[in-house]
Amino acid sequence: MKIDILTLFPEMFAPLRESILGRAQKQGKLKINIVNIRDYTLDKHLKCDDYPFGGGAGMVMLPQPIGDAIDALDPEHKARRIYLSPKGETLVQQKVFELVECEHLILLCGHYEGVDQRIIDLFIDEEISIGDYVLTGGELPAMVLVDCVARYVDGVLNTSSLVDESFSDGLLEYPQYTRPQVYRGLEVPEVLRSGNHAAVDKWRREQAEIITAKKRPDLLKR
Ligand code: 4GT
Repeated sequence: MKIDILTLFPEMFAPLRESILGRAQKQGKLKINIVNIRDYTLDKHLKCDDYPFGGGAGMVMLPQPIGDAIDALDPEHKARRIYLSPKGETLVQQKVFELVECEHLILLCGHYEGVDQRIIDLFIDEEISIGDYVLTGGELPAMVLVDCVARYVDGVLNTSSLVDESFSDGLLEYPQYTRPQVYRGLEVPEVLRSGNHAAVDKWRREQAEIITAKKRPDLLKR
């Protein structure tokens, strides 16, 4: 999978080079291309934003550099083009499964008051929000989206870690324990050390149901 990320702040994306996503890129399983929108401006002062028509606070990102960047990256409109925005549909696991099927994603990150509406009207397939709160830019939401989609790209994760995780069966995940057997007086549940795999599976399923009913009863109703 190839993901182009368009931003005025390319240095914000350093975290994507770490850990599991960093390894996936080195192994060639995932290509993340951070694109500086400023590289596409035709303005002699490299200006990429301006005052809003109609007045009001803040700056709006100019359409020219963004439109030219998208034309250069995806001339035949084969990519899924996403604008991260609080106005978008809220990201849920179902959408993640849909996006992982795409060969090429383009993620546009707004900053300040966002992008000129004509960019959304002319170039964007879909707006996605990561939740009902406001941020200074779309960069963190883009990283959230990349992280949760990349986990399902073939070879990025050990597939067994995807089987039992939260939401995979509509439930929150069961509790995990590692060594030591007793930590500050709290013991690891006996069944997990019994070696009885059927009993372990049954206990984990029950715990997942108990935790989901207690913390997220709304998930059981869906
Ligand atoms: C929140 C979200 C988002 C922002 C979200 C355009 C300029 C939007 C600033 C940007 N805030 N983007 N994607 N909840 N702020 O997903």
